[in-house]
Amino acid sequence: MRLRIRRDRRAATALAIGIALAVAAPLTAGASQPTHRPAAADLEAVGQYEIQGTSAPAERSAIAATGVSIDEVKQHTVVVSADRAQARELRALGHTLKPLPAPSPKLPASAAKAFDFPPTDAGYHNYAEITAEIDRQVAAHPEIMRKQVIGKSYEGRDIVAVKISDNAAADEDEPEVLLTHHQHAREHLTVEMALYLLREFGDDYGKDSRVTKAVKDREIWVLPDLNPDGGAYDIATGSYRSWRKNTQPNPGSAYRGTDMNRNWAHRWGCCDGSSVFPRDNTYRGARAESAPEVKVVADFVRGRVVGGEQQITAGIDFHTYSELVLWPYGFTTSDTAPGMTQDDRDAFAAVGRKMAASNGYKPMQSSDLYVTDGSIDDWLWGDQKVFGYTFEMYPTSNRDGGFYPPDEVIERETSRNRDAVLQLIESADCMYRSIGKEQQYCAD
Ligand code: 0X9
Ligand code: CA
Ligand code: CA
Ligand code: CA
Ligand code: ZN
Repeated sequence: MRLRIRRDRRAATALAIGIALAVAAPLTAGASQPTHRPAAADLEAVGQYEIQGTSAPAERSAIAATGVSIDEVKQHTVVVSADRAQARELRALGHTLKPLPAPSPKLPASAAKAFDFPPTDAGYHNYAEITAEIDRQVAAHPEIMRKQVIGKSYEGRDIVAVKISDNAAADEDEPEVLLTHHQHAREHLTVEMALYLLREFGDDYGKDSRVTKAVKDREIWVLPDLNPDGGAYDIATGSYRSWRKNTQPNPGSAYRGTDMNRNWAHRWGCCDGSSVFPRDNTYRGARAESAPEVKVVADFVRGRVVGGEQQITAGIDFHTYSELVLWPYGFTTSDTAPGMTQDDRDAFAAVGRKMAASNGYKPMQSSDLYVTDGSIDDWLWGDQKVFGYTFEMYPTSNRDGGFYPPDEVIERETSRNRDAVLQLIESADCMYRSIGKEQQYCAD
């Protein structure tokens, strides 16, 4: 029912735009394809806006349901990324939108170097540099690191998993931990988080007792770059594009890209927590796992089922920004749901809160922010029974750079998560220890 109402509203907006632009747009009630063709000028005119006077999760979910991404949540305001048509739509819904400054152009466009960060942000790694850094770390620590190309992106770039464990070449019977990075193109700091972890585990193995134990007793999978095409596209012109999705084309639409974090196969598209419109920032794709990158990673995770048992027990999916530790479900605001018992939920919250106490982020169930469907952590738990968290890294606000904090903060903001990551790795043999139920759930 909600969906129907929403479609009708979108159809009405489409009609208005259609008339304004004298574009013939067939209106088919209930059609699952978008019914409007946006003006070319709107194609890339995505900017951030602050919306005043919102507070309740339901209000935020209603805003998210217009297909914009919600980038910041404060007590009485939210910040969204919206294109011009969406900004009009939100204003028509009665919201007041204040445009926020775009990421500052750090260069004259003429000096831009294709597919690289601006010189002032040279500390960030582009795709070629990511690959080189991974290869360098693996070559320096061959006994504890193995690189595996698990598949290709839409444009044919490698999607890489680095396994960190003693006897890395063998599949030992140890709890496995999944660390995924960069589903969203503009969230470049998450790749730096992965490279920090490779460096840290490489350098501190045999020196730091916690790191040494983690490497010995666990198998840690670091997937540094789930969306290499989107990342390259975001920096391709030398000035940041605020791109979020992957870059695969959408048949019948001028708009590219699927929001990978709405494309996972648990309750995909169930709950108005994603968009059916290819133009939107939260477009869920034509079907679950229609994004090749999502399929590659989901297949990899399914491949970790050995002897009928999923070896991966816990994970973190890194995003920016807002400084949050989030746990599922995102598709419902209920604490518990089919497949999520009170004990499951309590263990999620106990470990999540402890990690948040260490990095200073705010812990909460992801739907307390806004409802999402098809997110990775819903799938990891709902489908694979993996304790999957989402971290939203630095900063908390557009003022501190939003999606593009200066490279000077990389070291501080990645090392900030060192302890939290180690905590999760240490908890991964029995997440229920956090609620004193080790006996009940983890006996032998
Ligand atoms: O909306 C998202 O995908 C994540 N926020 S972001 O600003 N990085 O886009 C948050 C996802 C939270 N929901 C779940 N984890 N289910
Ligand atoms: Ca700099
Ligand atoms: Ca091992
Ligand atoms: Ca194993
Ligand atoms: Zn994100």
